[in-house]
Amino acid sequence: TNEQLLFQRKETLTNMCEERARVLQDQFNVSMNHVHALSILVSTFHHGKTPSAIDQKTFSEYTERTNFERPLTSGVAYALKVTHSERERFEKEHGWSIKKMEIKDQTLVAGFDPAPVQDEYAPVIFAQETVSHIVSVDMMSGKEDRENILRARALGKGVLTSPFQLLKSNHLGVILTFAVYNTNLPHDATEEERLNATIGYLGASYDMPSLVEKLLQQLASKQTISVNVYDTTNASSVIKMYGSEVGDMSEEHISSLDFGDPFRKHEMHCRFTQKP
Ligand code: WA2
Repeated sequence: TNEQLLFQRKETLTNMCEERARVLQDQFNVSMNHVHALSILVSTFHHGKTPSAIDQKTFSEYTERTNFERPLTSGVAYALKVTHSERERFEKEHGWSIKKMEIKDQTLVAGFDPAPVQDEYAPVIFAQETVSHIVSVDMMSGKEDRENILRARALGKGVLTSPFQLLKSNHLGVILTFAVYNTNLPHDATEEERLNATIGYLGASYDMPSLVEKLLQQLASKQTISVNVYDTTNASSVIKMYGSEVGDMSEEHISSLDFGDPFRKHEMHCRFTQKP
């Protein structure tokens, strides 16, 4: 009967949506674990050795060769914690000044101007080739990056920004940040202990549209359903991260997504592209 057909249709939508949500979530989780491991690599071979065993060239080669381990990421980078009193010595040592992020034509760009005086900075010292434009930029001069850095070091866990337009990209993306500490902190360390032990921040950028697209292409019947991904952290201002919001509006399935940061909520909304 017609009723049975509609029931089956609904069930198909549910299964297809749940499968896509699971694949996306798993891929995200896998890459998050590798970004975490990269933060431990920097801690061990850059901060843990004198002289350091990592420079920009080593970092760029290593991250390029291990890119396959971080599906969905468009690049990784490492920024140092530099206080204002350390700034002069830091800039002399590196031979460049700490730059600020700027808004030009309503988009965030890596500026050429020195960062204005602040209590502290987070200049990028190592970057994967794909995000080499952020080397020397103070990541604390961007609102989303700054909030992520503060939350990452206070928590000692991987944290995510809400979606925003990434530097040199016309797509929406999110940043994942892990703090790097100068000691192996216990799991129950206080926020203050974490702040005092912070020496840097390892971050990865996720270009949502191109990466979700690539992922969905790998699954069959892309034409059958339309997929949208949202950041629903703030129920009154949901942000679309991916999708076109087309299809059969009469029916929708919502799958929840867990990207590993309990502070952020994400959902996948699926529809059939055509009416029955
Ligand atoms: N990485 C790449 N593109 C960006 C960006 C970013 N942040 N912010 C805006 N566009 C080094 O959390 C530390 C990377 C920030 C890490």
